[in-house]
Amino acid sequence: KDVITPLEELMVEKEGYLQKAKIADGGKKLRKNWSTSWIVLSSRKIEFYKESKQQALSNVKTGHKPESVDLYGAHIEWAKEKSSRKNVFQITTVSGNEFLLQSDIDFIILDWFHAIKNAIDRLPKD
Ligand code: I3S
Repeated sequence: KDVITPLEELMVEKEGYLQKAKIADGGKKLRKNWSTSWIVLSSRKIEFYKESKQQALSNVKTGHKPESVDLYGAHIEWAKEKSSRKNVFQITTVSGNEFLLQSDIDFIILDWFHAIKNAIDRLPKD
């Protein structure tokens, strides 16, 4: 396995808007509530911003933190049965957090699915 250097760790691999719903926190089911999220993928984590990219950048100064998802040991799978919406996949973290991500645009969701899957697969499986 390749070692991820501190510099690579900071590099953004992909960013953009998707529909997001968090459906479990620490294994506890949550009521599904879809909202638009600005999503930033780097080698070890995904960050979800509630706001626009501009807002997210200005929040860096105020110390307002996005929700961060640790990709170590995480699982990603298509989740057709979890929603009436098309193009939904689920990310499940080791800590028992579950997120649904969705876009109506096929190539956008496919690109995201593969980018996140590649990031997870590149991480060491302890
Ligand atoms: O899996 P569910 O419970 O049918 O998910 C729907 C609910 O989250 C619903 O919110 P309320 O419980 O406040 O009605 C949302 O408005 C729907 O979008 C959810 O279903 P979809 O199929 O869109 O994931």
